Amino acid sequence: MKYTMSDLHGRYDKYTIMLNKINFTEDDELFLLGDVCDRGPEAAQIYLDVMNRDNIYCIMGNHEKMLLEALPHSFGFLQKDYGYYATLDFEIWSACGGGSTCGSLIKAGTDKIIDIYNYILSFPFYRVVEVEDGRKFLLVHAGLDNYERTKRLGDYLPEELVWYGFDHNGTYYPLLYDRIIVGHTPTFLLNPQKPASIFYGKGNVIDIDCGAVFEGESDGRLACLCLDTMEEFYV
Ligand SMILES: [Mn+2]
Repeated sequence: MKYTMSDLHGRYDKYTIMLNKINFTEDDELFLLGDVCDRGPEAAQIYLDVMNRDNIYCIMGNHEKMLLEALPHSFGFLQKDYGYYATLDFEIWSACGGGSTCGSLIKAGTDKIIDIYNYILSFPFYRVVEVEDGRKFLLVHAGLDNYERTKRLGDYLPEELVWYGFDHNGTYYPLLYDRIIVGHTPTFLLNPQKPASIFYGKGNVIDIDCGAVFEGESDGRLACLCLDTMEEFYV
């Protein structure tokens, strides 16, 4: 079976509970739609777990993009020993929850920091996944801003895929993909339903970010969608 989750935001606890809940095995595949890091406490632990498996794949989110741009501020050896220069003020990343990611990286240790950094550098900005019955899914973190019917996926700017919003009730590339699956926008912002649930737009968009890191008033939770059966799981 092929599964998707999004916006884990350091919630290693919910991630492991979910893997058990769906009985995830080596025969399955899992696609994480970005924003594994920031806000929650254990981002490094999730990346290390994913790196140790060959059937879990990550897509770039805006928080991974910020991490890549800001982390050389926090860990000078990234610049000194590896030539990675910071291009984003640490304060900007910190305001978006980067501090907790730094904490989890320090716990993981220096050798792991460079491994994780290089691993995140390899994340693609989108993926196309096909299931056995032939349905095709386009997986992307935030959406397809400045969408044009004839625009190639490779021609979108990174910002158009990981940051900016788009119409969740729109229809995108209907001849190519059955569904566009996104995270990034917690579904409680699109639909006031509680607890937060997977959002099905009027077109072909599905938003699976149910706000795993936003508990309390928003009643957020981690969602997992099985692409073969469209079954929903929540933690
Ligand atoms: Mn995001």
